Formats: sequence, structure tokens, C-alpha cells
Amino acid sequence: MSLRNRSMAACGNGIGPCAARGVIAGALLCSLGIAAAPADPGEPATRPGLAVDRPARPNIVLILADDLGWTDLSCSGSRYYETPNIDRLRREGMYFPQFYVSQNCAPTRACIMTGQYAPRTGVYTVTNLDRGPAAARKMNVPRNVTNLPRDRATVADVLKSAGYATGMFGKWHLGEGQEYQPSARGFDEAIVSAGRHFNFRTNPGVDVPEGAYLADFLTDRAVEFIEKHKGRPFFLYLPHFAVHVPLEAKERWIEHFKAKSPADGHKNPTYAAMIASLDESIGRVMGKLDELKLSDRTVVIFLSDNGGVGGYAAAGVDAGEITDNRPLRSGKGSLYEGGIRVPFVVKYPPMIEPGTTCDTPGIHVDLLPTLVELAGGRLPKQPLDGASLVPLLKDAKASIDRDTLYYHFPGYLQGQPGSWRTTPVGVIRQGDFKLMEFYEDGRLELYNLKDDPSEKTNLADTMPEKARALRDRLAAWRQDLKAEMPTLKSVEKRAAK
Ligand SMILES: [Ca+2]
Repeated sequence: MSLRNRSMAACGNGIGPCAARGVIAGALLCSLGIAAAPADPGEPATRPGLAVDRPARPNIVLILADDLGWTDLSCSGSRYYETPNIDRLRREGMYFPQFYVSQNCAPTRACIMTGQYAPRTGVYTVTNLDRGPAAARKMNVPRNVTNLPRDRATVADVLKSAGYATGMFGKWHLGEGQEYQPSARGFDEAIVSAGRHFNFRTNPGVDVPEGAYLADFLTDRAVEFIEKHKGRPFFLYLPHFAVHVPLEAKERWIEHFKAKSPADGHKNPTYAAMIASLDESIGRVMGKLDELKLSDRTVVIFLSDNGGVGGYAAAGVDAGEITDNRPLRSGKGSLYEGGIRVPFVVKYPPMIEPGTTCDTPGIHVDLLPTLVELAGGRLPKQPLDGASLVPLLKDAKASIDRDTLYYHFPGYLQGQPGSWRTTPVGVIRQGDFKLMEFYEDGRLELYNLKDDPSEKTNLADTMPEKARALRDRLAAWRQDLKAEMPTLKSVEKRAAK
């Protein structure tokens, strides 16, 4: 079976390939340029053909996995991992097989929270942009921002101003100081977790039962939050640490997967067990919504923050891979498709036809405008780079006013030979074409993702005009956003003489 067919066949379901309240909070929201909460319009909107009335302000549950790859679900291609609950979410909702995020953790979170591409916040990566041995770096790089700038409204600020109860339980990664914590960024309730999957730490420190598994602990907080706020619109952000290393899982699940045969590079029983616990979390959240009869008035969104850790061996890199993103090329830390394309599912019965697939590309910065439109809120007064996906949720074949996606990564996730982590690069996707511009030497790689989803055939030399047009558009975008560029060390030395 070809790699492409593997993903198609494995689906087999006929739906395609896969705290401060009051005055202080009010002043803060005002300073962020968010209008006061609009009055609840009250009138439910009903879409012809769908039996359920649409609430004016649906609840929103946003579940983010950590390092889960594009084929790491049974419904997105895996014949080894088991995800019955996420599969159900897909059957009952809309799946986007071409959804994009950043190459690693922090920038995706910044983009989701602000609706802005990385050059606007300066959050390009975790820690610094000059990783790896200095001798391996040909370029000097800009400073990376690790605290999400305070002058930016977050999606939680916006939904809170629209009257939502807001809660966040899990990995934050957008600043360590108290003024950067989620409780200071629009979340009424927040518990930030860090460290490991067992014996983890929380901020604020809370009592954790002996032997608690982090995915279960976070899910407990999530269902408590839903129960507590069942009578009013709520926004629940559940950013799991699963399935990020360290690989730690519950023994009964590990034993279950040890008994299975590996398939298509999916082979690690502990990683599979972590995915199973993540899937159980989605099942418990959906179960609580069902129990409280909230499922028809709740938008549930599931995605991952970057590609899976795997797919490097094909490039001759021995990185101790955990999973495999085939048919996509490479994995986390790379801007090839395996690093930046992830599963994305949305369920919202009054709006979305069950079991649909939308082939229009989407990206992390689309989430803020999408959620604000769903909530009937008002967009913050800051430049926004995404487009609302609501027209697509209503009709998968609809078009949206955006045909181009951009990336700018001006640094080194490492960069020495044999590393799977990227060097400075810019990426533009327009229509079926994707251009990568490697800043060290200006090298271009052009792929037609429709014909060549595995990015095997570089068309830059055979389609030079297309490559040039995309490179120029990428450059214009960088200029528009005043994106900081890395500079060649050799050029700087010459200039100093
Ligand atoms: Ca991650």
C-alpha cells in the first residue's frame, strides 16, 4: 500500500482522509481595546436542514494536544494508536486535513491566543533563537520573546468581555512571571501544569492525589469547570502536556499496546498509551457535555500544537524517533509538512454537518477570529492575521477571503548537520503551492502539495517564475509585518572592516 493510501484506507469511515474581576478587569479590557460585553442578542439562529437551534453564545471548549502528529489518530491514519473518542468527535464534526500550526510549542500558543503571526509578537520559539553550536550557525539572529506582550488582547480577554466564564488548565508556555500567567491574561480560573506526567508541578500549587496522571488531573479540572459554569456561556481551554516527552503513561495502557503489532512507524507502546489517555480525556469532556445536555450548545475544537516527533530517519537523521508522520515529510521542529500540519476537528451540531471534511487550509491565527464570531463577540483592536473559519463550518465548500499562509522563522532550533531542527527559513503557502526560502543561502524549495504531499520533488528550478512570485510575496509580507531578519555573520564581518 502506498503511503498516501495508508492514510486514506485507515480512515475507513467514508468521510475522507482523513482573577481579577470588576473594575480592574474592566480597566484592563479597556486598555486592550476590547469593547464592553455586547448584550446577549437572545434570538437563537437556526440553520435550515439542521434540527438544533443555534445558541447566541455557545460554550467553547478548545482542546490542544502537545506534539501529536498528523497521523497519530486512528481516524487520521494510524493502525496502531487507538483514539475512539477523537474518532467520534470527527464523525460528529468537521475535519480539516490541511490545518497548520507552528513548528514547536510556544509560537503556536502565542498565535492561538492573539490571532497574530509570530513576527508581531516576537514569540518564534521556546527560549532562544541561537540554539546549537555557534560554529554551526551562519547567521546572527533576532532576540526571541518568551513573555507574550502585555499589550496584546488574548482570545480569553475577548471572550471574557463577551460575558464568558473563562478557564484554562494545562500547559501555558507564554511567560513565567505572574503578570504573564493565564490568570492575568483573561482567564478567570487557571491551573498551569509543568514538569512531568506523574509528579508534576502546578501554578498555583494545588493538592494533587498521590500517583495522579497529568492528563487525568487536567480533565478532572476541566469537567469541574464545565459543571460549575453549566448555566452560562463558558470558554474552556484545555492544553494538555500529552503527548510530549518524557514518555510516561499508565501501565495498563502500556501493556495493552505491547500486545499489538507496530504499523507504519507507529510502534512505541508508551507513546500509544499516552495518546490513549489523551483520548480518554476528550471522551470524558464530551461525556460531561452530554450528561449536562450541553453538547448541542457547545463548540468543541481539537488540535495539536505542532507535528509529531518523527519522520527524520528518511532524511538520514538519527533522532530516536517516537512516531512517524508519513505521508508527510519530517516532523516537529521542521517547517516541512510533518512539522506544521496537524489534525484539526470542530464539532458544533447546530452549525456543522456531521462527518464532513473541509479541504481548505486553515492555520492557528484563524482561531481567534473564528471563536469571536461564534461567540458574537467583538474583535480586539489589534492587527489580526487570520480569517474566521465560520463560513467553512457552515459549508465545507464555501470560500473564505484568504488564500495565503505565511511563516517566518529567523533562527536556529539547532542547525548543525544531522539535526532534525530547522535553520532560518520562511514559508509561504498559496493554493496548492508551498515555497520554502532558506535564509542562510537564499535556497528555494517549491512543492505542489496537491500532487506531492510528501514534498519529494522540488520544483524551484522547473517553475522559476512561480518560485520568484511566491518569494516576492513572502518578502512583501515580512516587510508589511516589519519582521526581523537574521543576518549573515560573514556579511557583518566584512562590513566591520
Ligand atoms: Ca509541542
